[in-house]
Amino acid sequence: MATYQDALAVLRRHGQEHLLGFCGELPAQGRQGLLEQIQSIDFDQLDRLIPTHVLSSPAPQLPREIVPAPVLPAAPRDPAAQAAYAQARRRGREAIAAGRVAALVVAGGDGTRLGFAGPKGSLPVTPVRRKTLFQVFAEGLLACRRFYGGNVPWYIMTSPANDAATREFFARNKFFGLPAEDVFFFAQGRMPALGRDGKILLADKGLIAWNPDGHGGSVTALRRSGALDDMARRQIEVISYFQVDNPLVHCVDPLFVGLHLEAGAEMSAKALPKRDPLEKLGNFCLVDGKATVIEYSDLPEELARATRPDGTLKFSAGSIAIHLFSRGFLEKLTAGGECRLPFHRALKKAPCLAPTGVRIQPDQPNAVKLEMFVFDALPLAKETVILETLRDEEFSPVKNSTGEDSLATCLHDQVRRAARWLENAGLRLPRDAAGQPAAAVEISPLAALEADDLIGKIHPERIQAGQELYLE
Ligand code: UD2
Repeated sequence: MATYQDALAVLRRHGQEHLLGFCGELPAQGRQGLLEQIQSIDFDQLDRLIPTHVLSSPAPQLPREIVPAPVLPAAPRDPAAQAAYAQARRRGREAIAAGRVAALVVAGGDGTRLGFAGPKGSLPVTPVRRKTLFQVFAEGLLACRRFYGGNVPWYIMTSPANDAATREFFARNKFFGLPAEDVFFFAQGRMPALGRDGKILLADKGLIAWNPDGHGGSVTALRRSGALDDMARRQIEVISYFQVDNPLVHCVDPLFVGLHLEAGAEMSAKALPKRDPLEKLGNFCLVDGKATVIEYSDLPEELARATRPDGTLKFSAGSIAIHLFSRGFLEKLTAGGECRLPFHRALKKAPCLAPTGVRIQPDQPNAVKLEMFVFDALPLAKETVILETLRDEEFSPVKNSTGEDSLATCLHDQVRRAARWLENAGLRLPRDAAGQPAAAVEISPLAALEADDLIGKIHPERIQAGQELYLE
């Protein structure tokens, strides 16, 4: 058990003794809680990070030569490549049918931009039934059984702050029909928020201001929680990783899985052509021959805007945070118990206590948040596949409360995709003057995982403008 004297000695060595400033005002339990939080901090690691990531904000260390990474096309024209894709799709379906593929969603972010209280996965997002993000993914995984015949266990990364609420949400909704033993929750690690002077911030007298340690924390958290061991027991070979904010994602894509397996890849990624040079997506680059993602904020604007002779963007392949990992790769990364990916700094507004004990509600960023990014594992992989996908098919995240990448744009994109799939299957839909679907249509993943799943299943009737249509 942590004692006050031990904690004080450690804090003095690291110049953080202010953390005990209000300890005398706390009841015994609160005091013990604070001592335990202090004990959980890796102060040596913080001492290394504070000079480089908090007291200064170094320009990102960019390699001398950055070139675009090679990307496989979404739909190749070359017959040999088409045959290879068909073979890969078969191999991917076989792997799913054999129960060798798992899904992993990272849902530990604090969703500050959206301003939604509660785990982001519990946000209702679909146009007709208002299903939540978690339900959409759960149905996608249930549908894998229906369409491919395989069981896909689901690993859900929460944060210490939203873990209990996320578990409770699933329990209340009876796991959306998934067997509870196939859903594995695990919480990511956390890092203290720091003031611009390098001092750890207190959120309250007995509470450190914690942040989740970034989605890169998923790698270590998979190991520590026993999720990787669970995957080994189930003989999982490939883990399909996606973010909680994108209901269009194909949770498990047979083609992508097959291409990854055929290439013997350790980590793979999906890319799409950026909408504009400065779109907030990581950029797929080759650095020393290794596929690497350079985050949008780190790529100099002149490179982001650079074009090829034909006028297209040189660095057009953006990362939408859809990855595949081989289990062996994750085991290798965590062989020493944890995976230390580099930390990145972000400035944020963190409510905290002033040294006087007065509560501060900042209106300007006052804190540094330290996070690891999962894509920093990409250059560590021996082999990598980067596959282009189509924005209309697979990417429309809910990040902001209004404007770009908001619930409004996501609803619109879901309806447009459903309308395209229905028209592909022969249904005629009303369109408005701007050519957009004039009926609210929603297709559950249980009805179709891709457009062709609907062919032959739709009565080719016309539906009226303003009507709602839901398919399950
Ligand atoms: C991320 C990518 C960006 C692009 C974009 C696509 C980074 C740094 N940038 O941008 O390149 O691919 O997504 O949508 O990743 N999360 C956790 N724990 C954490 C932090 C985040 O689980 O500690 C989850 C979060 O719940 C969400 C996802 O990671 O599912 C992305 O987090 P974000 O919204 O902060 O990432 P964003 O939009 O800056």
